[in-house]
Amino acid sequence: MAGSITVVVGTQWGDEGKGKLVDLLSTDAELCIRFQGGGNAGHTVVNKFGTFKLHLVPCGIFNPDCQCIMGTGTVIDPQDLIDEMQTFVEQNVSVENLFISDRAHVVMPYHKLFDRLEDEARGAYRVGTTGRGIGPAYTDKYARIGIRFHDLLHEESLRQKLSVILPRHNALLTHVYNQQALDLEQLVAQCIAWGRQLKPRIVDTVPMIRTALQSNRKIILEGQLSAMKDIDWGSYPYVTSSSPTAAGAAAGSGIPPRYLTEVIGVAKAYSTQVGTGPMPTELSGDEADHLRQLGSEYGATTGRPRRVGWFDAVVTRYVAEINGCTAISVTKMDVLDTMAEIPVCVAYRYQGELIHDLPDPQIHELCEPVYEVLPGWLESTEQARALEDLPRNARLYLERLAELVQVPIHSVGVGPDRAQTLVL
Ligand code: 2SA
Ligand code: GDP
Ligand code: MG
Repeated sequence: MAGSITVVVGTQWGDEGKGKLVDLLSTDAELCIRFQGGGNAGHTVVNKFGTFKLHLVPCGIFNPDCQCIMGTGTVIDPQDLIDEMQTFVEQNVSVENLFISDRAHVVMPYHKLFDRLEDEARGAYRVGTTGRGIGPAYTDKYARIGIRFHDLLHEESLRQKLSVILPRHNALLTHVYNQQALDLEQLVAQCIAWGRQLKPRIVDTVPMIRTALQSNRKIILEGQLSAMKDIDWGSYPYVTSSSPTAAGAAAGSGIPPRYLTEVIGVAKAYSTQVGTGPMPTELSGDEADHLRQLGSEYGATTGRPRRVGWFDAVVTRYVAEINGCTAISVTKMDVLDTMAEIPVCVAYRYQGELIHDLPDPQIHELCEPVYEVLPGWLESTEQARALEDLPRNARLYLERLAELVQVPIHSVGVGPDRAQTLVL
């Protein structure tokens, strides 16, 4: 009964260019659903409407015929969403088709406070979170004391819930973190105001998804970050608090797993990471600065400089396997245009032994990369619009990545614009 349902996931540590691919794939989609995470994400889209950094809104929003859903698995700060919607209106992009699952969780003001305070308190184990309240919001969700979007529409029951939840959070805020307590009535008033503003968009997504499945049309499920930041499969504890994998896509969107038809893993032609965690191919000094500058590698949400390094085939092969990727989309090939030689990590060395599978993060931290050095192409690829337009060494580089990751290539990015994607 279902048409094509494509999951887009990251295959490194996030920021591979998922937003750009979701924008492109959504041009003829019926539905685009964000299935996890929240305002920590920064998905950059460059198309005929301008340049956008989407934090909450799904990247299908540029297609007026595509309905966009903030899925049940997401956590959303309502004020940030309202502000983000306004930026679209200002750039003449309609947000009429934007919906929020009534089961999605609300990032409350105390979650943002806790995010900062708790990450600082972790000392040497600091995760380097974005401070957007993600971890504390999911903590409350799983502790079964979360506030859902449905709650924003029901003042009395919301007040009852918060009158139980808030004293517990206030005790932590005042006694452990020496902060001011939050006021119950102010919080209720704020929540009800958000509810009033967002009411037409807060929906039960089950009938919407049923209709889309029955229509036999294209559905895109948009993931953020990557399995390397997944709560189960990532470099724990240096992870986010949700499941950015294809398995998480089913749970967080409400699409039954047996209907997923394609899983495209997005892989940057080199590596980047923000936040703490092992990264064996990480560069330092001038070499790092040079690659960071070439790729404009700064956080799309926080502006933090991203850590940069060479492509790590051990990581991407592992992530592709965990997700069951049917293909990979290799992005930012153009960033390597001026490199005479390009090292690719094909395995690790740990205590004299060669390792091909991803080890535990504590061992991963101590792994040395084993490089194969591939020749660069020393030519601009930005104007290429088909695989045949790419220089021979660029094609050989792509072939080698596909061989190492053991997944065929779906598309290749040669620039940030929607038009700069070569679909194979
Ligand atoms: P959090 O805030 O609790 O999810 O942080 C936990 C870890 O997840 C990492 N993380 C990210 N990694 C890459 N990109 C992200 N989005 C922004 C971007 C990041 C930015 O698109 O550039 O602007 O800094 C993102 N969000 C979370 C985070 O670094 C922690 O390692
Ligand atoms: P996401 O979180 O996976 O959506 O990725 P981000 O938007 O955080 O980071 C990717 C960055 O690379 C953005 O600035 C994109 O505009 C840019 N980008 C995406 N694909 C390409 C590409 O093929 N070439 C170049 N030069 N930039 C790209
Ligand atoms: Mg990003």
